[in-house]
Amino acid sequence: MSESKRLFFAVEMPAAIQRKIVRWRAESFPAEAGRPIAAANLHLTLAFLGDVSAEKQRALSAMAGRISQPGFTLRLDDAGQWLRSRVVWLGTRQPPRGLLQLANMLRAQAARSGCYQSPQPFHPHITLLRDAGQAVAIPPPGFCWSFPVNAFALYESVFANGRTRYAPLQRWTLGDPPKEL
Ligand code: 2AM
Repeated sequence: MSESKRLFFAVEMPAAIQRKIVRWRAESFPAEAGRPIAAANLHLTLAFLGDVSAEKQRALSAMAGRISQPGFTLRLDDAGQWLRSRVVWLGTRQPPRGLLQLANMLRAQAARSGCYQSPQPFHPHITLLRDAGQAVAIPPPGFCWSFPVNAFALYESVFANGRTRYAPLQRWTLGDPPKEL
């Protein structure tokens, strides 16, 4: 029997944005605020899949490959803390329709495949700090970083040598955004 993998679909962050986020985080939060996520691990989850067998992974990949929708622009201009899940996050005040559509589609496909899906609505966010159980002052992001999202990826969460690494396994391209006439 093949082993299962811990998987999720996510939007990858361009390396330049990862670097900007890490710089802003270092300037904005004291070391005791929480455990920083490594730059290369910064991502925006679209659908969490949990532990998935190889067979189910193939089915989920095939469904993801049938998604046809235009790309969109993601604008990072919001930050906050969720004390219940003990995370400090970066996000967007106005999630683009394409992002919500993509996440809803992947979450619906995952649910149909029997993957656990949180009953919580989709709250797009990039986790910056974990174990942030004490309320911290969140400086208003004095930035508005935008980047085009032309693809999404299936990630594996790999835990080795005391560290978690998110490894992209597969990537799908989104179509061109509709042209303004
Ligand atoms: P988080 O950053 O808000 O914790 C890999 O662990 C990714 O999957 C992370 O983005 C994490 O979100 C998300 N994730 C982990 N467990 C989850 C769960 N039970 N429900 C939804 N998302 C989850």
